[in-house]
Amino acid sequence: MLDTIAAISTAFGKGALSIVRMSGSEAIEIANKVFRGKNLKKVKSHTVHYGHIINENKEIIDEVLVTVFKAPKTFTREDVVEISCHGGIFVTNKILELLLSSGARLAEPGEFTKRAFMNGRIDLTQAEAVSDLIEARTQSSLKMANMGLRGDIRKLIESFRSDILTCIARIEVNIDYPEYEDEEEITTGLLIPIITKLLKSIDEIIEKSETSQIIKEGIDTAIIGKPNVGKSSLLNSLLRQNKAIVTNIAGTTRDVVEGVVNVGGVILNLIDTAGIRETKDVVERIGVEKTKEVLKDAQLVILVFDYSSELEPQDLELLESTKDKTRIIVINKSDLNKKIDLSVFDDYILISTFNHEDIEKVENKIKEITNISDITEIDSTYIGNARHIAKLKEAKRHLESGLSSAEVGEVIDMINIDLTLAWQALGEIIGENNPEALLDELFSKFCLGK
Ligand SMILES: Nc1nc2c(ncn2[C@@H]2O[C@H](COP(=O)(O)OP(=O)(O)OP(=O)(O)O)[C@@H](O)[C@H]2O)c(=O)[nH]1
Ligand SMILES: [Mg+2]
Repeated sequence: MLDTIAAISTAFGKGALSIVRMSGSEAIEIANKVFRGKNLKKVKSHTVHYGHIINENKEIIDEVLVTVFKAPKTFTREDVVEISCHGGIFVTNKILELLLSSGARLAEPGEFTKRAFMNGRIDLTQAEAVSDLIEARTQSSLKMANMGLRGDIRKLIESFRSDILTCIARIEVNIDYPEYEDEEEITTGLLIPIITKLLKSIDEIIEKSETSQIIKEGIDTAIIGKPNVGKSSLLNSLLRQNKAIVTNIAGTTRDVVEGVVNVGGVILNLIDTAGIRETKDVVERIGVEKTKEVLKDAQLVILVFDYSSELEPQDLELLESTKDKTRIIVINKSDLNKKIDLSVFDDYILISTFNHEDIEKVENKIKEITNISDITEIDSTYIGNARHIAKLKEAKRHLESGLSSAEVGEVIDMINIDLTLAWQALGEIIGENNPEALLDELFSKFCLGK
């Protein structure tokens, strides 16, 4: 049997209330040892009790509410006790200490959720959705996490698996019971349209996964340009916060400065960089090298030029070196006199970072270019978890291999192997992957009466 775990479940720090949570077969017993009020061993499940937490010397530590949840209808499917106490750091820690000295063990990060998974209360996708929910930074990523939590992804994957399993089952019947005539004999010809249809659905999901990941992780966006063009000013305006230092001295930003901003539901991980130029200054030179690294990894580049000065060779170099990147060209300092030759640019936005409306122009351009205007339309086929996507791609590869075997008229056993591998890869998404499960499911589907 698993031991009883305890942890502070609320954010660490000062707050009005904190919750200390315990899970395990001893949870109620341990809580009872430190609680003065009702006998918690005699209370009903899902009830709340007022009382005090007392220490070894019977001194009162805090006035609390204790909620008792008895297995199995709990988050972990074990007995769970939650102690709501006053939110001071000292008090909360003291209560946790008391629980630990009374027989509980400090929980590892995520261990409550892990137990919920181990005890079959939730599947892997739901467990992962718990952390996605906590990490969610926009309405859409919250929606995605909630769909995962509700089990929508599991249902989707299960329906794929069930379709594949039906194929496998029919093949197995053909091979093992050739005399069984109720079942139409499955041929490679019959398999081709079935696998093709499956592949089409998986493809659609993989295609959407790129958008899903953007929704979840955000877009790594680098602000690049010559020194003094206003990169840090643009960062600050987008963040609506003076995060980066701005001065009229070229070469102000030496290191990368980062900030996160939500532009119409799209998270941008903004990176302000040192202006690119040849320099003898050691620190600045390292900064410029870093900028080049950032530029390589960026998913979106905001190139900034100065309206009030003439283009220089390094401006043109930047234009050339980013031409294959997804980029937005911003010409800044439109409030000053024009010196720049705009004929070099195909598409640009003219702004002054001093002007709020101009910042909105930049934001609109970002929305347009990232093309995620319809993120309210998210459904459960948006899968943003990198592990899930990798497994979907693996399943896709096996199905493709099965399809090409079927097309060249390979023996049906060979196709069966590919189908089984695809079924297994999908199983790993929901944390179910053992060959016995395949047999169990197979026989529950087909009652051969033998
Ligand atoms: N007139 C005018 N000045 C601006 C504008 N935006 C920024 N500046 C000024 O330009 C100077 C440089 O701005 P920064 O944001 O530090 O420029 P940077 O590109 O980050 O410069 P480095 O960090 O040195 O590469 C500062 O004095 C800003 O106040 C603008 O739209 N109009
Ligand atoms: Mg700067």
